[in-house]
Amino acid sequence: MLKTLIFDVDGTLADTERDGHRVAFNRAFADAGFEWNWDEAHYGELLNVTGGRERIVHFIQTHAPEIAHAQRDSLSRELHARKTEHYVRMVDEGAVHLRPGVARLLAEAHAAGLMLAIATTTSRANIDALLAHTLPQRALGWFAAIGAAEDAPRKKPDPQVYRFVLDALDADPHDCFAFEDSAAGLRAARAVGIPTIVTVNDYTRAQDFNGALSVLSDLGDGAMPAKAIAGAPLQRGIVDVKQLRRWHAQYMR
Ligand code: XBP
Ligand code: MG
Repeated sequence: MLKTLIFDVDGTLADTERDGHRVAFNRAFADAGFEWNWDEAHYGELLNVTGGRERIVHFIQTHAPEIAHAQRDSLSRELHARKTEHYVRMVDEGAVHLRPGVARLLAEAHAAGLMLAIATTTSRANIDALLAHTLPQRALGWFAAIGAAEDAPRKKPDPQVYRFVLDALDADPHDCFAFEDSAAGLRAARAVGIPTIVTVNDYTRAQDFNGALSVLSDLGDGAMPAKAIAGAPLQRGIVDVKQLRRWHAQYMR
């Protein structure tokens, strides 16, 4: 039986990367006196490295090899901490919005008695800021488990964060649906057997989503129906609890 919905954050709940995380990284670099600037296209490539600190380490290794090996760990930690401060401030100032249908589905699923959870590689401070700024106060308690970077140091596509959430909820993966936007996230959820619905975005739409239950433009909302791209089709242009239960009955027998 469908009992639990587990959401990725970056790219899934909200389009956080291009105008949020990317800008915050660049501000942290500028604060530290580096002339590094990650433009939109380059950032798309850097997203192949999941996790903000890991992304900085990768960039130093490939673009600033003159920085001594011994310094990379502490430098990447300092830059990442500063980046998190910038990102949280930007979210508080309203730079990031929920994707279409997200607030609707969360409220509807909670009202229908489904359990909600989060499984993400992003830092806990980023999640708290996003939820506080984009959802009503009463919604903050809806999430029965939140798995973040601090809970799962091995980043997606490693399934560690999904294992953490399943353990915290004592849930059977077949009773869950995961929502992801990227191939790395899809692989992480599938590695522990959770059927996964993908909502693509500009950075991820060309990725390989083989193994997804359904690949969609977004969750769909009132005047803005979602488009089905691959896999299980949508009945009414939106992902709602009725649609999820129908998919679960059809595909999870
Ligand atoms: C998202 C990420 C995150 C963010 C930055 O991946 O890779 O690292 O880009 O957040 P997913 P931090 O959506 O698959 O979880 O800087 O806090 O790591
Ligand atoms: Mg994501």
